[in-house]
Parts: sequence; C-alpha cells; structure tokens
Amino acid sequence: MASTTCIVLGIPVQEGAGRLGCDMGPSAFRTAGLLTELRNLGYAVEDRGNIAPAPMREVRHPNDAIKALPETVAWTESIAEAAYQAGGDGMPIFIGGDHSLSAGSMTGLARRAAKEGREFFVLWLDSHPDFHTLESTTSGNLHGVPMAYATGLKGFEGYFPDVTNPLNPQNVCMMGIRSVDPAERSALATAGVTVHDMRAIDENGVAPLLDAFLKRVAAADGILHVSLDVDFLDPGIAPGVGTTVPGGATFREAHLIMEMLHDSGLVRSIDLVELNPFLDDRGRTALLMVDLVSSLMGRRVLDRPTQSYRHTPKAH
Ligand code: 4U7
Ligand code: MN
Ligand code: MN
Ligand code: MN
Repeated sequence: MASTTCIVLGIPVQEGAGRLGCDMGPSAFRTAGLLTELRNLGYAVEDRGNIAPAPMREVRHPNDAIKALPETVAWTESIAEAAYQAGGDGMPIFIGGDHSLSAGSMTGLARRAAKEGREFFVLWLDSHPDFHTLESTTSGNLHGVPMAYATGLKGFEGYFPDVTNPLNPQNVCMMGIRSVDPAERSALATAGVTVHDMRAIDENGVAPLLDAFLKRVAAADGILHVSLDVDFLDPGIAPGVGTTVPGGATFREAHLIMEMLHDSGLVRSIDLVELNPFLDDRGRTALLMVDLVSSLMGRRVLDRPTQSYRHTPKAH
C-alpha cells in the first residue's frame, strides 16, 4: 500500500445540503492535518486543490421541492470527470462538501472500474441511504439522492449526466442506517441493497457484517469505494454536521470498520462528506474524521496477523 499515491480532491459543494457551511469542509480537513497524517503513514500525497463545478445550464424539474438542481448537475459533471481521471492515477480521497458529491465520485469511479474490467463495490457509511429519486425527494435537498442516481434508478435521465456504468445495487453495503424515508425503504428492498441498520449493528457488532461484505468483494476480485458521511457517527462524538441523527456509530465501531478495511487491502477510493465546520466544536469532528482515515490507511496499535481476503491474488 505504501507505494500508493493518495490523490486529495477538495470538493466545496454545499448546495446539496439543507444548510450552508459544507463549502468549508475541504479547508477543515486540511487544517485538521489530513495530508500530514497520510504522509506520516508513508504515502505519497498529491493535493489537487479544490475543483470547480462545470458551467451551469438551465434545468427544471416538475418536482418543485427540488433545490439547486442546475448547481448540483454542474458539480456532478466536473466531479465525475475528476474522479475518472484520479481513479487512474492513484487512490482518490474526495474531501467534501455535502454528500451530493458522491453522485459524481461514484459514477466517475464506476466508469474507471469498468475500463479496468473490474467490478465496482461501495461501502456506504451513513445514517441515511440517500436513495431518493428526483420524484421521491420531499425535502428537495439533493444530498439525499446520490445512491439512487449512481445505481441507475429511473428519473435522472435528461437532468443529471447519463450514467454510463451503473453501480449494481447488490454491490452496495450500507451500515449505520437509522433514518429512512418511506419511498427509500421500498426502493432499497426492490433494488436488493444490503442495509445494516443500527439495530443490526447492536445485535451483531460491526465485524461479522463487514467481514461478509469484504469476502464478497474479494471473491469478485472487485474494487471497493468507501463513502463516509459524518452523520454515520454518533452526534455526541461528531457534532459538526447539519443532519444529526441520534444513536450513531461509536468511536470504536467506526475505528474497527476502518481497521478491517485497511487489512482487506480492497479499498481504492474514499469520500469524506457532510463535514460542516460552522457547526463543529473546536474542530473535533474534522480531527475525528482524519483519525478515522489514519486507521483506514494503516495506522495500527499493535502488529497482528491479519485476515487475508484475497485468496487468489490475480495479476493486473
Ligand atoms: B445525507 C432526508 F428527509 N432523507 O431526503 C432527505 F431525512 O447526505 C435526509 O445522508 C437526507 O446527510 C440526508 O432530506 C442526506 C430526510
Ligand atoms: Mn449522506
Ligand atoms: Mn447522512
Ligand atoms: Mn447530512
């Protein structure tokens, strides 16, 4: 892993969230020491700075609740292109920015995976599934739609950029879910997304749930993208987010997930989203997110024999 180049892309999009402030996220991640932390772990790090949205064009949708559609479409275009490029150059780390950025990151990375002839998988760590379509959203906040878009659900055509390589919903594993709207609930079941809500985590612990998913990714010789929404974490430890939902993942549950992800060797890209520095408490949420990234990238307390997921390493 230490030969991997981490490619940091700042995505100061905030129009997808219901309140302002996520545009300061990239600065907060840098201030919290993300780049230094990665370099200390032995990685080469390339900071590509903050990217800008593509030129905006007029787009209207019959659902009047929808907010900032032209802005979100313009961001999705530029993020998808940057993701496709960065995915071919190293390990992209998208620092947001609200979760609408994942509409671009996931579709660009899925296109890159297809080009490499690899199957694309996503681990979605969030209190929400973000599985609304443009028709079903009632809040109109488009940070609630990226997973529906990337998996190719109907209704985005003609508004958002075409999805060239839809993510197979059965290649998605969600953990930490505890706020699901009725339209999302039925759409998730129909699509066959694996959803581990907080009850499943309480009953089983995170390890067996994640282990089963990582085995599936390894068996398919797949590549794994991790999308981490701050509100996956309990608001008691991560207050710097607009959409707090009580009863979230604990410090150790989150770190164990990161440690297992590192050991798997399967992760190829990461989204860090929804950090709102305006709502944070002396930077503690930004610092916690960077701490989690360190675990994901290989910081460990002790040396230990690790579970090997890649049973039959293939040459690429
Ligand atoms: B986030 C919500 F209604 N489902 O559509 C909506 F509960 O990126 C929340 O996960 C969406 O933070 C949350 O507005 C989007 C709401
Ligand atoms: Mn989200
Ligand atoms: Mn969320
Ligand atoms: Mn949110």
